[in-house]
Amino acid sequence: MNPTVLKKSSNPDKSPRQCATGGLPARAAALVLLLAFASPLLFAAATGDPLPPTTGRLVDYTEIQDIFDKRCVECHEGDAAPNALNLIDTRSYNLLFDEASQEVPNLKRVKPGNAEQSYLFQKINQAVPKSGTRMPVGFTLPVAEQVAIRDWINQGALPVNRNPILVKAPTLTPASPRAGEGTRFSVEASDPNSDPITISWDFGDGVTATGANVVHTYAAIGTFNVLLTVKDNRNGERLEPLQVTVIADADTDADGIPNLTDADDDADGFTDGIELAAQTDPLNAASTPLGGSTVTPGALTISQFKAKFDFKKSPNDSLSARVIATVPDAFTVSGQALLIDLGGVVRSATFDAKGEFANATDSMKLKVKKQKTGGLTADISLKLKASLLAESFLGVQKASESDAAAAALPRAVSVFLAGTVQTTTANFTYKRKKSGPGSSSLAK
Ligand SMILES: [Ca+2]
Ligand SMILES: [Ca+2]
Ligand SMILES: [Ca+2]
Ligand SMILES: [Ca+2]
Repeated sequence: MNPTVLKKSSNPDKSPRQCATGGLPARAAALVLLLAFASPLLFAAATGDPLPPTTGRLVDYTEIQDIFDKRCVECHEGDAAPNALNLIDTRSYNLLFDEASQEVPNLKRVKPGNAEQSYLFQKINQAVPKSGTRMPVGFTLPVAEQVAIRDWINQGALPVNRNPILVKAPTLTPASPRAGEGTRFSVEASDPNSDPITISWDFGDGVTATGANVVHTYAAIGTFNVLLTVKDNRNGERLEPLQVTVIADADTDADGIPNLTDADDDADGFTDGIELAAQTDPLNAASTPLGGSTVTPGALTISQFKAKFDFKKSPNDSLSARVIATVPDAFTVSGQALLIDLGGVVRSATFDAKGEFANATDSMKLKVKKQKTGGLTADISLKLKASLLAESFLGVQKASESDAAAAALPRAVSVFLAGTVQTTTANFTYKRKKSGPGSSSLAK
């Protein structure tokens, strides 16, 4: 029986294709065998057709499969494919990648990263391969296709690239930001091939950023078309458009200072921070920590203030301060409850008989002093440690130290103690160290 079959060819030469069922026809095999014995050097020195150097273009396996579909599968298809090499798209990859050749078992069909030592490449590139005839039978693969196969192997012979996917849809916090308000953009994405990914955002106002978790501040109100792009390192990408509506800031107490920068939005005497800590409504003057009574705060003295913000490593911020408030004559430290708002860093404490308070991150001391002019003052020293002080204090997000430098804005410091409220507004300056964490200190 004839060991070859004829099939209609899809190749450009339009000539019928010979599908070899094994290696070389017996006579040619015998000749090669003879040559091998006669001249082992000649046999071993087989080289392929010269090809242009790689351009560095990434070749995806879809391109390789297209070549197989066009050139190879008419013979290499099904269980009876030559050398059991079935090149249809659902089978080909696993039969090639790091798989020993049947004809030359000490060679891999595809040795990832090394086309020269891959039998597949030798078979399409060498006029006289180590076994059998050059493939495809009776047809030299165009140079561009040889280059594609070579480069694909040398690039690691990766399977078909799949585009990155979103594990969680992108979120905005707050969802409808105010102009001038930092908005956090977050997304979770991954790559089905486990390729490394990069995540980037185009905020639609001419500003871009990279990272899964970024903060952006819109300067103006309006609707912005945001484009989230997740890319892998193989030209795969996932695009996700979203729209952000930036709204105007309200001015609840109509004092001309928008809520974003107003320490006490409803002008009831209690800062927003103290109201949130006391669980009253910072946008309603009839809701206060004194049962609805509004107050006119007294003056507070800050005698020392130092904050350190670490923008580089895992957040590790600290703040120390000493403030002096006036308290009623009957004031005693034992059991005294304090709410303090240090420019947005809000803490509560209840002091023991020694005037001390401590928990895992904070320690405070409260001393009562008599004034020469009569009356008492409460001298409060605080040492705070926290993972994210900068966000609260500077009103900026951890991601943006440059914003912190710009945020040397006046901040309200307020104390709610023994039924009294005392507030001051202080200017803080931000200093950046040459290396290490940034720091902020009270301006003199
Ligand atoms: Ca991928
Ligand atoms: Ca206001
Ligand atoms: Ca208030
Ligand atoms: Ca209120």
